[in-house]
Amino acid sequence: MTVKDYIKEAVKKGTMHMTLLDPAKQEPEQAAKMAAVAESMGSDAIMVGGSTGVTQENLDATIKAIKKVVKVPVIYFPSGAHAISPYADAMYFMSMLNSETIDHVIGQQVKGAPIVKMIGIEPISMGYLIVEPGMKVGEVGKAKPIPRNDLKKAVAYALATEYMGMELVYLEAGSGAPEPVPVEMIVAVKKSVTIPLIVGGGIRDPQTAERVRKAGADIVVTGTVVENSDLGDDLRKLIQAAKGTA
Ligand code: 1GP
Repeated sequence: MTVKDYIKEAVKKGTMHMTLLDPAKQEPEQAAKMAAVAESMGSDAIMVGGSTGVTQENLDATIKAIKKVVKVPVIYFPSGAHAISPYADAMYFMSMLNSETIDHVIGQQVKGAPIVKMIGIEPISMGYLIVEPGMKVGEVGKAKPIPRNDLKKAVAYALATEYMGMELVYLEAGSGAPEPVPVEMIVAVKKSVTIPLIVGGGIRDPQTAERVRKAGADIVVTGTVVENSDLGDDLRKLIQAAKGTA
């Protein structure tokens, strides 16, 4: 089964949780340990990526180490075409649609596409939408973040994502955001599109994860909280709250 089909099937049954690990933030063995624990607690996929500091070397080493210990898909979450790993099960082939530079909308994608073809990794098309505050990824991607109260703009971007044929839409507040994407925005976007909705950035506790799920996220992504956790019961509660399996 392709990873795309795995996601499509899983979101029909309920909300998914995905664990994001940044290869620049820890050694591959530590990333593998975190991935294995997250999988054992119910996380449905491991995303690997980061806004700065991702190299071909740390990316390959991290993905290889994770692949040794988990069964769930390992999905590369790229910040550009400078590193693409053949060891991942799939990658998001994504466009930051509200970047103000064409490089993040289509330039890096044109650079990366022949590499994707050559190494044979599964591309999963995704529209990536930066919501205020946007944090580092918004800065690096030169995004004009969607204002937190501008539901119409968020809906318009999400509809454009779907109408352009993309398979997934991601509302991103930015890693470490003080507040996640507003609940009202998640509700409005979910009502408007039929493609799976991913929400991430600033989700750190079970209550917030539950709110995001109930608002309509099909996939809840957490990164920082996993990296900072002791991999104990707090993490289990967060993953269960994201999935509604508590
Ligand atoms: C960032 O949405 C992800 O791309 C995860 O954000 O690190 O805040 O969980 P956090």
